[in-house]
Amino acid sequence: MAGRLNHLRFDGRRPVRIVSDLHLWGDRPATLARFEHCIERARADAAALLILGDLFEYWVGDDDLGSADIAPAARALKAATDAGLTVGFLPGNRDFLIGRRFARATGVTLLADEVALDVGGFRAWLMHGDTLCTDDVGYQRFRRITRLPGLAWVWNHTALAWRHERIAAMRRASKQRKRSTGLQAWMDATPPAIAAAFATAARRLPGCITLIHGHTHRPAVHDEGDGRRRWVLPDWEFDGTPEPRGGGVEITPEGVRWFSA
Ligand SMILES: [Mn+2]
Repeated sequence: MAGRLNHLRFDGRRPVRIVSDLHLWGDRPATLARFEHCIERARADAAALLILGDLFEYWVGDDDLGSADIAPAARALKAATDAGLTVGFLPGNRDFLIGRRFARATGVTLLADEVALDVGGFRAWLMHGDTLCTDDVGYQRFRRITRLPGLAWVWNHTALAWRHERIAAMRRASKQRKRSTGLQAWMDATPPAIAAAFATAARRLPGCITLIHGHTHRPAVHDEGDGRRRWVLPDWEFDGTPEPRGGGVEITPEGVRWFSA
């Protein structure tokens, strides 16, 4: 994560919008359309749009920018950054391999795993949220292995077609798993991990009592004691669901509020 921004400061004259877990993919055109609309809106009236991970359902590699799963969103981001909007991307568990080539092609700023945000004096600590789900032991092991330095290099140097096959297989297995288990308690953020995140935030960003993350797909604002608040962002789904969902939060010098997609 060397060279990635871990501190963002805005003057607060315009809001900063934060989204996560869009899970964009070629078979989700309605979700993409909503995201494009969200980008347009941010371009008109926001200082920045920050994406806290899982922008894409999967990341095959930075050499896959032309694929139908990626290209439309990449084009929309490029148009927005060309027009002067700041767009930041913090890695999710599905697309943490997004790298410099994507950043160059889209004008998006790559962010670190945890980011200190200051909007006109209001402070918040940002993360994807997967590291908070410490009861998901299998995933945490998977995360440690896949984040080993060098492994990304190896993956990125295999044939693109082979990576596409691997991703398709993973996607099938994941769909199967989701059908059989649903949303489980052990997939949520745990109290010790939340406490540790607030402690880090207070140390690195004095006065910060606000934590914002996604990943769990359980949108809510939690009172964590001593005035501390934890905002959990919604995932986005507008394709083939009876209950469409999306949106995120907006930060101003006054604080945090929800916005809908
Ligand atoms: Mn996630």
